[in-house]
Amino acid sequence: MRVFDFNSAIVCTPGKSVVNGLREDARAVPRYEIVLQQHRDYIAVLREFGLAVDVLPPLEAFPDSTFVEDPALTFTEGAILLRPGAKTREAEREEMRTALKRHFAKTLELGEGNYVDGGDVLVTPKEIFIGLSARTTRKGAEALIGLLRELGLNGRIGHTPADVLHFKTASALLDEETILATKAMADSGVFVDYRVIVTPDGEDAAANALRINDTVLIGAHYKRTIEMLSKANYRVRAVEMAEVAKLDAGLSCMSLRWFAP
Ligand code: CIR
Repeated sequence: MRVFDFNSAIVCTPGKSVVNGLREDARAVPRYEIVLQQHRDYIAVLREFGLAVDVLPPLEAFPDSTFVEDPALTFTEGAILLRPGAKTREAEREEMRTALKRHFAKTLELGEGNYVDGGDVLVTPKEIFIGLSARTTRKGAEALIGLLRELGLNGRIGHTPADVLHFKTASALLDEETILATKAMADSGVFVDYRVIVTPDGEDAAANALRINDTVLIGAHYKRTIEMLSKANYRVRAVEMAEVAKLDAGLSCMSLRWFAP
């Protein structure tokens, strides 16, 4: 079993409030209907790849709740309820707890005052990186390493580059030994034990790619990245997500994925 072999996922339908989601560039106002359509298309791709998708209803009180990757981690061994570092997002975990209980016999929880966003967690076959960021604190990362150990998994602290939202905004696993990373992330040296492919100039945001089973999902507007990875013999699937990207989100953010034996 490879760490990117999945047969199950949780997603959450965006509510109308998604247009008020957190974002760096306040001028880039996302249009609800298009976000919704891109979310539907994303679910269709997961299903096409054989995943059973649990689609949670919209949570209007939480504009960013469609980015289900941030309040939890899911593994074959069990789930971990995290604690998102943005004030408006912390309580999303209460909604997620119910969903996790449906799927996992074992759900561990990050305690009060420990902040980690799932977007800062990158799983590789060797280790699980936890990137310190504006959302993920050292105390949170250390507590998470303890919970991962309880599941028999090995966590390691890394650093998210300055001015980057999440560790996985700037990196993704392409295969068992290769990472797709922005130049800043590659230059930080965090991936010295891996083969690193750097995103082309002007396409840093394409680094939030998503490997699912035999295919790498890439945002459809990142043409140069798609061409580069296709030439490197990856099976690539272009997914429309430009509207979702206005909310500083990428392809990993919209699902929790795991392999259920
Ligand atoms: C936020 O700022 O929290 C959302 N607008 C975007 C979250 C993206 N999530 C992710 O990268 N895992």
